[in-house]
Amino acid sequence: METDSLTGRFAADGYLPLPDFLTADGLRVLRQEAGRLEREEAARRDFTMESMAHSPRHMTTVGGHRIAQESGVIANLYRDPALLALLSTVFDRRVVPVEQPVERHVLNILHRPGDTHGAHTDDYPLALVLFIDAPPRPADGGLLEFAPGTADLEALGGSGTRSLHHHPGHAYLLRSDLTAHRVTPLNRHGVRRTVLNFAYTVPDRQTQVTDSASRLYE
Ligand SMILES: O=C(O)CCC(=O)C(=O)O
Ligand SMILES: [Fe+2]
Repeated sequence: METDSLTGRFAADGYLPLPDFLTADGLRVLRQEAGRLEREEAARRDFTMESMAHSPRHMTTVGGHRIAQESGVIANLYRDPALLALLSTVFDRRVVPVEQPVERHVLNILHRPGDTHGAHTDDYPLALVLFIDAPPRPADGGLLEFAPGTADLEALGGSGTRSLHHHPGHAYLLRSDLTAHRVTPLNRHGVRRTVLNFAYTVPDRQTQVTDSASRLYE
């Protein structure tokens, strides 16, 4: 991979698409893990997040503390030294795992019409989002929307907002603490959007700043 140009692009946009991030085998294994976690550990969440401008949450989730206990595969991938090295190169700073177990690696499942992960920013600077399932067409909803260069949730939907569709096996990296973002509602029955969100940080920045993660994942 040409990492120099990736570093510049990520610094400029706060977003970097990583197409074909997972191999076919990798996707198969993660889909199996996600399916098992969904059956055994998942909780339904339907509420508005006061601390994030009352934006909606309609989704099914598994928190990082449960994943740490139940999926060695995901916990090991999260800490993979080659992955941490790649992220450090792209971010141009040393990237380290998040210590807080609930928010460190989470599973987010949108599976009903209207399911959405409403507007927010994250507690930690980097989100690596891995797609396990995605609606086949952009018109099905479940798009990532983000407002480049601003954490102001009001900016979402305004001019400059970017709206992106992703495929299973793809991933993206987001400067998620400084970039307002959301996932648009699913528009029809029979489509699913399942992602793993791996949160990363830099040394000396391990403090959780909002109550969002505990409300969504505990
Ligand atoms: O599902 C996505 O694309 C974004 C997930 C996200 O923003 C989060 O888990 O904080
Ligand atoms: Fe997020």
